Amino acid sequence: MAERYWNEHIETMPREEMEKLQSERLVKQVKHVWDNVPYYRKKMEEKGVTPEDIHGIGDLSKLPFLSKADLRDAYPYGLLAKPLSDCVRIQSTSGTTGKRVVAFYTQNDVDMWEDCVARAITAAGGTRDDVVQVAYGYGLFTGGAGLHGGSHKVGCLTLPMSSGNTERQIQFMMDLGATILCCTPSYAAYIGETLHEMGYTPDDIKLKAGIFGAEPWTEEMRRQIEQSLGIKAYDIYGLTETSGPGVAFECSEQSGMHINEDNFIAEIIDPDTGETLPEGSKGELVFTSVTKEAFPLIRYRTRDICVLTREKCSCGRTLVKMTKPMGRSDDMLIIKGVNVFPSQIETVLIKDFKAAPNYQIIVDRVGTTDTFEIKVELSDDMFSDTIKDISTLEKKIGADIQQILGIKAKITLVEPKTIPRSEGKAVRVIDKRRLV
Ligand code: DLL
Repeated sequence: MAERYWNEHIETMPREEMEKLQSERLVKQVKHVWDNVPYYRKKMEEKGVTPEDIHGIGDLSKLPFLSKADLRDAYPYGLLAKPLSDCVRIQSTSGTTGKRVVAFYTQNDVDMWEDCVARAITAAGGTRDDVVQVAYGYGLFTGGAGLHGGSHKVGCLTLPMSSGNTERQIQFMMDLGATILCCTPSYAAYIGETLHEMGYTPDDIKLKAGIFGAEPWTEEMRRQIEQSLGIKAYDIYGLTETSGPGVAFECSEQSGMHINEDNFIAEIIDPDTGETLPEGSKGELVFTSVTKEAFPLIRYRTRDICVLTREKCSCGRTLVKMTKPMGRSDDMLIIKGVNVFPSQIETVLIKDFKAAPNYQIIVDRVGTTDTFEIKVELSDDMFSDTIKDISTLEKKIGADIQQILGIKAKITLVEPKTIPRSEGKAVRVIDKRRLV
């Protein structure tokens, strides 16, 4: 089948033309943030750069980086570049409290975002004749809203299922003839497993493709999902800060994701020095969103580690490709699709339970499901008038952790001095999932 594009002009634009477009948009965007966001102006002044110094993408590295810490600093309105009355939507990062990022959208921002997702759906073979089952979570998380909006834009019949209630998902999938499934890869695997447990085979459903992202997944997992659901599985990448899913998407070649670089200029930097690295180098992905109005990001450090390539793609798209993220340069874990920072766990253990900072977070994957255990060394300080025995203490810690993170962890209290000490940096996280 011939490759389909949502926006052929942009998706197959010659390199020089794209760079010209990016340059024009960058100049405009830098002026926009300078004029409207005091936080940005201050950062630029500190670096000794003004909008007059920016003539095009060649000047990108003159601009200061923006990090998650800046976003927290400026929470909630400090990076807003449009009056609130021009904004029509708020979305937020998945599952963390205290560390949430709140992103704002004007109607144009929503349109741009949905346009990016429409490109992804089209690249996965989607047309107005398709029935798209959106089983990403709806709500503040961008997964549900993003795929939903993109599906509408393409004109697909959209099934806004949200995640969960797996048997009902399968029932609807069969009754309504869903042809494209959108959810996290781990949920897709679970749906596949459940389908078989219910006694069905891929021949009983009409699915032909899946659009999966929001968390790391391996090629092995892709093959497993493709087999269990009888589909072709496409990767999709994005982050709340830059709008949500659709910053990059896979095409029929299934070897890396095309970045919608008319909207998001990508750079790779050395995470330690901040130096821009040449094409083909592995490093931290940095995005500048050149078309967003309400919440523009200039040189935002994603912390995702990957490689960019401009090798010719068999699909005909000229958009630069990123590899699957190979890890993160900070300590964020994604467990069961939820962003977890070890620091949040440490806060609960030390602040609320008076534990010594001797704990280990152990993440593994059994089949296609993440397991999450926290081992904590016992100390006498951890007991109180109301908490007198180990099992009550484990339950109480478990409940508090679940409240903070939104997901359950198995809490195991261990004997003092049994968790290895380190003379350098402590190893707090043992991630046994082989995701890269
Ligand atoms: O996960 C947006 C999204 C929704 C993407 C649905 C794709 C599909 P956040 O919750 O802000 O946004 O988390 C963003 O998730 O920095 C990556 O570390 C990770 N991530 C997102 N997509 C992928 C992917 C959404 N395809 C963080 N592969 C990002 C690996 C991914 N990691």
